[in-house]
Amino acid sequence: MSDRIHTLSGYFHEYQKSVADPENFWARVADSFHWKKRWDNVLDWNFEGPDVKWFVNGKLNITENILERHLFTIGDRPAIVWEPNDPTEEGRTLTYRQLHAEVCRFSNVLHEKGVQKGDKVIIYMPMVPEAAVAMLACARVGAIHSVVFAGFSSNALADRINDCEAKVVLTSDGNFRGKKKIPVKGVVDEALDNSSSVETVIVYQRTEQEVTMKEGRDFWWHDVISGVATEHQAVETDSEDTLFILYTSGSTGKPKGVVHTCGGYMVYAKYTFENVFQYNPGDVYWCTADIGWITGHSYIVYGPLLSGATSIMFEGVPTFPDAGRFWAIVDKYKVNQFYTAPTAIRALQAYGTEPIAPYSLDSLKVLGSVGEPINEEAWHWYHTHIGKTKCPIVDTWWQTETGGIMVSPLAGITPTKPAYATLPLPGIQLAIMDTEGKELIGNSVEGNLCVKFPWPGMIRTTYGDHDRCKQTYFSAYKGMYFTGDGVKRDHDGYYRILGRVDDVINVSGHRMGTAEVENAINEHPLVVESAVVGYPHQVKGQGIYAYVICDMTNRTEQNLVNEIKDTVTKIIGPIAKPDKIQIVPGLPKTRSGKIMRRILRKVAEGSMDNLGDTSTLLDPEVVDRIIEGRIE
Ligand code: 6R9
Repeated sequence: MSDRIHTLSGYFHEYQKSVADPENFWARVADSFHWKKRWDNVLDWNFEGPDVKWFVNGKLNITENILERHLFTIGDRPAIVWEPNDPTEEGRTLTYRQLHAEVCRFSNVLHEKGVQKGDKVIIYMPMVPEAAVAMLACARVGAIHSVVFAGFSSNALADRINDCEAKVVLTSDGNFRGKKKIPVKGVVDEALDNSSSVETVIVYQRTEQEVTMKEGRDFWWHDVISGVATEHQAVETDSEDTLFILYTSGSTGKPKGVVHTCGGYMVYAKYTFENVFQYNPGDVYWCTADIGWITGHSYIVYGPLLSGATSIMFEGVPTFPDAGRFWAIVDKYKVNQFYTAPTAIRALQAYGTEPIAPYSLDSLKVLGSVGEPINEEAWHWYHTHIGKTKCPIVDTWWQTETGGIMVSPLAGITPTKPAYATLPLPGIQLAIMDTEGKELIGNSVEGNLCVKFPWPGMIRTTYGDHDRCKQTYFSAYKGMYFTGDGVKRDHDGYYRILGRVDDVINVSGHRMGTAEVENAINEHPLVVESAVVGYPHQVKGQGIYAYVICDMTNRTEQNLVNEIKDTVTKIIGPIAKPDKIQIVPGLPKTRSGKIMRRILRKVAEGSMDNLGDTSTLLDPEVVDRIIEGRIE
């Protein structure tokens, strides 16, 4: 852990070095990894392409840096500690030695099934250790994993399978979530009716519910691993070979496949993990995210395991069997670093402090927050009732595209301020831009958040459509990566993220494109047109408010609203289901036919006396009708 920062002056010193000479800075960090062949150049880049390469011509396998690297030093240390949904079921622990064996074994299985370097493997699994084993086995054989959150519908799954032309799907029979047993394999079967690239499906048995297995295509996990060798020689990958594709929402309808590569991602995930959380050998670390999101990739699997950490993996939900579950787990495993989302904090806050009372939470040293802005009230609750005022909170701002944490306090080192992500990590050169494309220099400024210089964990492309990557991230401001977030830099130079400035809404820390939700709503045969906006929601951060024009013949409003909700659940998944659906006679449009979302947003949030200029509207009448029918 030679790259560990220990003091605030150490942070400033490292930050200065990282800006003065980024190549040397990152070369030094990268030197602590095992490379099969060292790189020729540290960095080749331009943001016009964009074309970014880190550790050029370096050869490695990321899993050697997770498994072989730790085998003879900390082989018996728990790598993954799994806590099942049902607390009465026995948990499981995989030590680094056992993880090595399992990953090797499944790598051999993938080989046997014909998976080769560059092939795509979809992972659509519950939160079980095998999901992490699957990711690492893909990485070990040089295949590209694309994890799809198991809450997505068969349509959404099929879109992702087809976009990356996956050869293999790894899944389960079903999934436990709280009291529910959710069918999973059936969803995969439906998705595969609309996909042609998949040759093999491997099914992990979790719920023992009945499933259909297609001869020659579908295999049980326990069958395919039985008798398979637990030794495997990791395949050599290039620094810039794709490690994984992860789909995320943007402002257009179609989710995009964010591409991360082996070398840079590896270096960045480990560096940020150790410094932000101030992880020390032997600590027990728990991130409550799902591996279907980037947070699960970087901070349940890759970052912690590259650091030789013990990473807890929890299958269930925060409120089952009761609202004390998180705290029961913290005490049970003596968790030292706990990393969760503001939406979970707010949801638990609503139960009061009683569910916390039976637990000591003594082991906690660091608390983390990710996914959306944390409001001050939730920050204080977390700090007082969970951290007992002794644990620093790291409010970590980053994105699927950034691969790892970008702006965050270093735990116990950077003085914190509620609701502020504070300062950029070493290597991260931020810029705040105004709408005219001018950089806002100095403190006490507010604008759009950009990054001026590459960092190792950054997005390389959007899969299959490089131009989309360029348009989305590198075109708004010349020579800069545009994050899509608004930001304020206060008088101390501290950063506070203000939320998305594009058509992306953040529901419980999940990114949803408004266009994506509208497309799903429009699938309902009676829907003529729709417009979706976000509005402030007590627990979810933002809720989804949909304005829909419908053909109402033979339908009651309530029926239609329910049907539309079902349609969205079917097309995307329950996370995209609108909280409020208002049937409207028309939408506020400009003369050129553009929907004025600003007005819809204002109505949704209830600030009707502050609608701004409506003079360019084609039919200002419509606004009155919308206000009359507004859903509280
Ligand atoms: C890691 C992750 C990214 C978007 C991002 C921003 C919001 C994430 C935040 C935050 C304020 C934080 N976001 N962390 N906003 N403070 N600490 O969440 O990735 O799912 O791609 O979402 O989430 O708006 O642009 P992803």
